[in-house]
Amino acid sequence: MLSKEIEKALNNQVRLEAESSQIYLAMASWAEVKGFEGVATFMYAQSDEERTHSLKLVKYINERGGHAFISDLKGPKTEYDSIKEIFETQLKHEIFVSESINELVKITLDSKDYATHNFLQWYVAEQIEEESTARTILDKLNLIGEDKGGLYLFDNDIVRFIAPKTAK
Ligand code: OFO
Repeated sequence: MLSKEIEKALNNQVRLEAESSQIYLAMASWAEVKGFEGVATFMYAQSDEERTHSLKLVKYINERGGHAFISDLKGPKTEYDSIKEIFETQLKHEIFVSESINELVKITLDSKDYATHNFLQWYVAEQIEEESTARTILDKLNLIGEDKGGLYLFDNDIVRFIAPKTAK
């Protein structure tokens, strides 16, 4: 049985993951209308992935005798100045999510909820992977700079970064 404190902290993470999904969906839509098909495909997949992260938490909370609360979400930013801004925002957001997961892990240890601590290890690993992908992509964009041809190739190439589980 989850303590009220852990239930509340997990519910906060449900919301954060759902907001991540919305943020990436808005990025995908922006990229699609600007003609960046590859970036759009990548971000649609990211959005789907975040949705599954939220859902996994919902199921866990309910399975452990809690109640997963589906709340209002903060509206995502819908306009961007560049592809680089998209990926800078993504990296910043993933770092923020990692901090939230780390805080959750700490709460579970403090309250000796080892089952939830164990459950959260999947998220810890996932965040390492997502931050690393975001950094690799940003490095590539920094190399390309303002070169339009480079950006075109980048857009064609980025789909290979889609995690296999959500690749279409
Ligand atoms: Fe849910 O993995 Fe990123 O935020």
